Amino acid sequence: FIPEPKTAAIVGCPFSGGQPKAGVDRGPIHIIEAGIVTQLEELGWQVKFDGHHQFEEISDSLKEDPPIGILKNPRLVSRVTEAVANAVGGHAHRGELPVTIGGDHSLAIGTISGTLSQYPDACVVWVDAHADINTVETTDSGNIHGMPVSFLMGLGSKVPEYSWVKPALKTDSIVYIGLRDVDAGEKKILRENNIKAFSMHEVDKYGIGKVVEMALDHVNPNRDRPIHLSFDVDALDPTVAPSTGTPVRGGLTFREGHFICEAVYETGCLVALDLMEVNPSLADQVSVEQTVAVGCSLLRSALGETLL
Ligand code: 6HN
Ligand code: MN
Ligand code: MN
Ligand code: MN
Repeated sequence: FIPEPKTAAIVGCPFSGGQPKAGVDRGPIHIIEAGIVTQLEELGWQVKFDGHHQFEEISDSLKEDPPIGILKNPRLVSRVTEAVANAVGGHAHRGELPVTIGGDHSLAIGTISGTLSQYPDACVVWVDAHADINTVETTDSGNIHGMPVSFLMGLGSKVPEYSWVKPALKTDSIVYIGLRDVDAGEKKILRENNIKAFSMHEVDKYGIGKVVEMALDHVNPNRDRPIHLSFDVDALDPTVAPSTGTPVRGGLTFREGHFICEAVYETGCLVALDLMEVNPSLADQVSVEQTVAVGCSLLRSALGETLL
């Protein structure tokens, strides 16, 4: 799907409004400072990076942003993700592969909207400890990073502020890998909508190779649909990626996480990539460096780095 010379466009999104912990907005800054641009160039990509997106204009223009129901920062998240949708859609339109670096996972409202605007038939591989599919009705936290998938599918009651989001993601066009902290309301949504999910239980039972094969068979049986890979770093075990806002024990090993990225790249169908929820202000210096390094290496694996 990506024309030669293959070009990756880095969409740096220093944004934390979808959740309450400060610092996740510095994730993309650390990933860039760690040298991701050069690393991807060494893999043969032409890499476009013209600085991180600046969302100050948006936050400054919002004098106040009171909760809607219990949703926190609802207008800010809407406007930022709309800007991200336009950026990602624009890069995809120019035949570039957008690599969005978060920032919190509410950004996926934008990245996946952008992808679907150019590739309406795209499917999503969502790698996460969480399902991020709470609706306005089911969310307990009001944190929008726990809700992007329901917005993209048009589940739950509509928030007028989000009328720009097209419910373009079909329930059979997403597959989850790595789940282990799913809220009761989310379990009900997954069940009632027959949404395919491979939790850590299935990873243990079948092994990551089989799980990825089954996951791709579900959303992309002929390996001909464009793939958007949205990787929340908290899918990895906290011993592997400690610097993240909602760590959950019992996660993917270093290799399991990388295997998913390698296998998606091998399909030749990858058209967009997200790396979300790296928070360099959580945990000690060594853990931060470890998490940033693993973030970079996941991105490299998804963009073609091989072991041999
Ligand atoms: N993430 N299910 C919880 C909530 O607040 O809705 C946690 C969400 C975590 C979101 O890690 O991207
Ligand atoms: Mn850009
Ligand atoms: Mn997430
Ligand atoms: Mn998560």
